[in-house]
Amino acid sequence: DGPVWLASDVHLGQHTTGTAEAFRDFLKLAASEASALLLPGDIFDAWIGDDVAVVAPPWLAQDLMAIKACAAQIPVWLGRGNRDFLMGGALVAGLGAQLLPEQVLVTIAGRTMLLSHGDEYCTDDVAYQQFRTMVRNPAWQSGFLSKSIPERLSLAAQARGESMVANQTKSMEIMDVNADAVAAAIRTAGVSLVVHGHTHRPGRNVLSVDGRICERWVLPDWDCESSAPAGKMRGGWMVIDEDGPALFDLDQA
Ligand code: LP5
Ligand code: MN
Repeated sequence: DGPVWLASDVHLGQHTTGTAEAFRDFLKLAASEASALLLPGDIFDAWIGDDVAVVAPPWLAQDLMAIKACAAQIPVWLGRGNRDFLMGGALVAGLGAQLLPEQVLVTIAGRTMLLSHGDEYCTDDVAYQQFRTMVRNPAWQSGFLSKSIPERLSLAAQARGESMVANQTKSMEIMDVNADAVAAAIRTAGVSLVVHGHTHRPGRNVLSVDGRICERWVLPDWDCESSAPAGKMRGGWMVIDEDGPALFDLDQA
């Protein structure tokens, strides 16, 4: 019982000092205020395999320690996003956390919601869905994981670079969720509430599915680097309690 907190798309990496600091403060607050923490994807900017946690560079060791400290106080659930889809059982076990299934029904204070990262709803983005099918294939994953860590780091950097280039030429509509994909998921799950991240368009959206009023809530992405253009610092989380979902900005905390 008590409020459940959610955050996604923090995108922690080697050069995200400011964001990592904000996320550590958030984890401390969550540990004292939330009854559980759900992190449905893209907490990391790229995850190349759980064996990297063993040889963790200082920045990653620090981020992992903060998650572990939070998980020692409240249940923490980590989900896979499109950048950290290679997170596995070894990582979560080491953190004292649990792995969130890809799409999961969560009931909080009597409300049941369908929770996922959200990239699966972006069906208009054909190039992305092809990439997703490739990298979610177990044979591809074992091939990738059999490469050396330096090789995997370099491939991950290339993939991030190509993704950023590709995103500049895609329209906003293509990179948002597809309404039919969301409606289909709502029908299959039999819910009227969907929560996800990924699109970096935080907010509450109302939609009608077969005449039923439904809500789709989107979690914010984080960027708290001092290098960010003025006014572009952002990040936040969701609190779900008996009043339902609510979004909070980092600067309101
Ligand atoms: O992540 P973001 O916000 O930039 O964009 C996503 C989609 N892109 C991705 C790709 C990830 O960012 C890459 C994560 C790396 C994980 C590391 C481990 C695995 C390494 C894999 C090595 C092959 O998810 C983007 C969507 C956008 O969300 C909005 O929904 O549009 O989709 C794409 O950019 C897909 C591109 O259109 C095509 C694929 C680009 C990657 C090609 C990989 C080539 C690697 C080099 C091999 C020699
Ligand atoms: Mn994402």
